[in-house]
Amino acid sequence: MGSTTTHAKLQQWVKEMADLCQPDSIYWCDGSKAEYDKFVKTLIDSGLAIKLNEKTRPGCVLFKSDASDVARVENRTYIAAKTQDAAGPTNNWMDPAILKEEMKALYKGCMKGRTMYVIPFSMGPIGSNIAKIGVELTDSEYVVINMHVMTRVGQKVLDVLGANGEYVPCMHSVGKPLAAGEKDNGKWPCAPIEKKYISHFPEERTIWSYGSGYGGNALLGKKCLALRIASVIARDEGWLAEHMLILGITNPKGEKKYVAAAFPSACGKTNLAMLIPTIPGWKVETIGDDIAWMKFGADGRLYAINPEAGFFGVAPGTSMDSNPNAMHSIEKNTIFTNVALTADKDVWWEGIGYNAPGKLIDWNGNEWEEGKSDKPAAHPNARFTAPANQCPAIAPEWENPAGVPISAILFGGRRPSTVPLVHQATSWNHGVFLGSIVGSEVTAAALDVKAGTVRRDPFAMLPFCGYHMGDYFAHWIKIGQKSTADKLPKIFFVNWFRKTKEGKWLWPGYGENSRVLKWVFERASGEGKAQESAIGYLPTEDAIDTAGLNVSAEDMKELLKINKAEWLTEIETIKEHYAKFGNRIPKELNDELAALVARLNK
Ligand code: OXD
Ligand code: MN
Repeated sequence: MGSTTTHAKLQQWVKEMADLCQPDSIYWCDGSKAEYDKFVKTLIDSGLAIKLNEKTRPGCVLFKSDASDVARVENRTYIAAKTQDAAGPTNNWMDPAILKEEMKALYKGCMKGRTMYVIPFSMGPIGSNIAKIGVELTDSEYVVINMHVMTRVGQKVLDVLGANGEYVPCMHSVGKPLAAGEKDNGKWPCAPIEKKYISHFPEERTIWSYGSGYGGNALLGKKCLALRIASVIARDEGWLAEHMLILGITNPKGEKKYVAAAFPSACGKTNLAMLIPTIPGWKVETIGDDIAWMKFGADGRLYAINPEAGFFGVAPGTSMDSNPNAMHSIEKNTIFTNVALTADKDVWWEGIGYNAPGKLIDWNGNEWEEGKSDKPAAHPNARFTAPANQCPAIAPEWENPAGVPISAILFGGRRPSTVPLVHQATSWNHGVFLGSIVGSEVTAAALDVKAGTVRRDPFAMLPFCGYHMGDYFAHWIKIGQKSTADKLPKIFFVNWFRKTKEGKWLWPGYGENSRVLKWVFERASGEGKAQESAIGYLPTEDAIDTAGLNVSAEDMKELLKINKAEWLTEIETIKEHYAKFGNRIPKELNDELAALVARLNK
């Protein structure tokens, strides 16, 4: 079948790239189920994918990637703006002309022996005024099938694009041309690490990726388009492209509100997005687990869409205890990458909630037995790619092209000390300040840094902001000036990870986080009991619903405690963090910092 277009500029670009990469053929994807099935079969027949047990995992396949190709490669990721200043201190920068020359030399002939696939895709419901169209060119069938799940692909996208619509060109190659008669022979194709490039040209709104077939390096709609390039577009057009989950929460009276939340990687974003509340009568539904695009509606409220159509989630640690809705989402039609394989062709990973059923084949393809190896069976960044509509908690309105109105925005990180379970910003600008200081504490064991050091990841966007982070803060301040406090979302900071001095978790997390969401819901409704503190509004001691919760009143007190000495130390690290951005920190944020210091010293 395939798809067709009358878009001359798109045809011209495809021809130019094909002339450069010299594929054996070109195929325009139509996004159909038949096309997906055909590529899955090709991948199984070629030995790149293993078909899983049709009875226990219908429609599922497993891939093992090359050992060099298991995660995003931040040190090979570039923001090639015209000037280094435009990319800012948190991004790798290269002169775009030099980078293009370097990459063109690699692209030259890189698709020999392969097909170039043209994937027209929509980030967001097709035709939504918040959605954007991209076209990815790739020589990887793995990328094609993943894009089918993660985005909306095919003729319907080209129809919306018409003869001269705007799209983001996304160029991708695994960087492994085949000689005449050569085959992959079941070996994951990619280039060595020093030849991998994940490049963004923000002024041209163009993406060039080379050498990796995996995840955020290769599925260019996700981190590359929906965050790095979209953050630049959002700055220019006056909206927000954020690394945030979106959920809907309904109270026992049937009133529904929507919450967006940003946490650094590995803080349980997918778990929160799919949370099952422990408090009776409350319901949480999922809109998205990773990215939110938010635009003002005519009523002055921010409306969010999830630009993705699937979940690209981390498998290890996902279990019926930590996230039953994710486990149900991956029962069928799921692409697994780098998890372990059981003897009866099912999947297994560390933290799946039960022991390995006998001998396994690990993610490297070797025999593996529980307790007999010091290496994990699944790679710690092993993934599942699953259609969002398979999630039992998916909200019926998750594809509403108008988006959902956001009432609250949460920021958070892993903070064993200092930061209370929840507090609320006193204004939009104070909320932006909270976003700008997001971070997680790292342990000496994990990294070569002093234990207790906070690694700042502002707005959880550190690896994903496509321009100068100081200007990004200023953009958030500006967004707040476009509406009024009653219409803007209320902003909160949460911390599920506070510990006692002895190192014991104070808060049970998971479904119990619904108790915090309940307070957030109430505050966003103008209710909920709060007291002013130096750092913002804190719940009063009786404000968080603890009925049936196994947390002592003493622990609850500790969870909401503000220790002045800890906060004064915190201030010093915030100053160091801000110093990296020099005079690009907006005045409003320096004012917030000064006001916080003054309140602490009062
Ligand atoms: C992701 C990430 O993969 O944030 O979503 O790293
Ligand atoms: Mn993410």
